[in-house]
Amino acid sequence: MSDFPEKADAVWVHANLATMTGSLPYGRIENGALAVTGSRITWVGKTARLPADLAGRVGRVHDAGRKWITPGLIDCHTHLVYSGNRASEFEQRLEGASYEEIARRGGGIKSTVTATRAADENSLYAQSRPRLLSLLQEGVTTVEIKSGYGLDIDTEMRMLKVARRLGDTLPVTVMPTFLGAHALPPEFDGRSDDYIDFICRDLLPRVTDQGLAVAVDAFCETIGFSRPQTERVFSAARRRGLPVKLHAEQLSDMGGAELAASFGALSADHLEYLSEAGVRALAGAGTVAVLLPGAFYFLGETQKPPVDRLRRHQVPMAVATDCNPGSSPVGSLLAMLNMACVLFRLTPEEALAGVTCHAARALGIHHRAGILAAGKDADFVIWAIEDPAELAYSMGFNPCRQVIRKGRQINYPQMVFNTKGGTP
Ligand code: DI6
Ligand code: FE
Repeated sequence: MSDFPEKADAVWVHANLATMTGSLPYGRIENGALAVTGSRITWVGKTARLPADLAGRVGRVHDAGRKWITPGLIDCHTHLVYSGNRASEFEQRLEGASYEEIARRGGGIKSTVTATRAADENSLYAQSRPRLLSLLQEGVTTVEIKSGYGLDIDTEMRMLKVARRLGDTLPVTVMPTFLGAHALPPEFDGRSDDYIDFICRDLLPRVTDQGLAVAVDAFCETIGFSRPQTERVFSAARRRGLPVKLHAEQLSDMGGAELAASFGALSADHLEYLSEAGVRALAGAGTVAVLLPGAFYFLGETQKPPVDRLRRHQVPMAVATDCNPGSSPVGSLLAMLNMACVLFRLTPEEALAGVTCHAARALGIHHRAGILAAGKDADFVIWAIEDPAELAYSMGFNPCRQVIRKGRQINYPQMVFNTKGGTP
């Protein structure tokens, strides 16, 4: 075939491809093939369309035996770098205390801030690495990681350095996000506007001067920051040329989605209390709605994000773990596919789009990730399933059989038992 590259490093044949692009469900290509050269996909099509002289043109031919291949999964919202855990708050909530009450009493995010400030870089790395490995074993090849448990210069930078080190030592692309406006640190008690000044004048410039973050997030909420305060953080991000995203409408409607949309945000996340006006604003701005069923479930929330409205207004919906110690202690993105379907009524196809093509858009990397197509990064996963709906259908049976990241095959079971760390 004329469009097949002259040379390729490897080709996978007899695969069922969920390309997540094109008009068919899942962008499916049955009995498909996919060629890789270096770190890129260079050809996608039917096995029957491969050139007759294939053997002479590719380094290795792998028979996928009709397994399914999807794009590498993308977890576009996590807080997985932190120290300690909050199991005792879980117990308090089971006895009737609410997440907000615990936060107002000085627990919640602040208790993780105390633990994270006390942890050195190696300890933070050692605690965060197994959490990331849990995600990777299920086919995650790109993960977003937020700061926000430091809230001072040293600890915010340390968290972001640990995020970078995780990406340098494990086969995953890490997208670090600065979340200085996550909670009010105790030294600024009663002076939240002063803390916003500190973020805009000191913290954000320090983080961005060192290239430690590629986006800026905030928590716009009664127990977080007001809309005008969020707006100031966004303006500072804009001055520094960084895209923004927002924890919006998680516990109440603060009009955060409208604010995020007015800044052309990459995403607005949570959205249980999103209004119709908020949906329209997201649609108009092309901002992705990131749904976090783990936090909805873990907090016993009953108000669901307005999925029907988002669908009607064609707002792309992503799905993520929100992996964090307080509201979503979750290390499985596949479990989130199931919960997005059962709790929020996404279709299995929408859920898979939520962790591939739409998650890529939520991170601003859709030009290179999230679909199987020539020219994209060779990040993909081979699954022992007969239909892609199975990825959302069950929980806890990991059907991931092989991960290819930037064209290289990864063997996860070996990594888990390799306690020395570093690249497998
Ligand atoms: N919303 C959340 O669900 C997480 N952060 C946020 O702004 C929770 C973080 C935590 O409780 O530690
Ligand atoms: Fe979050």
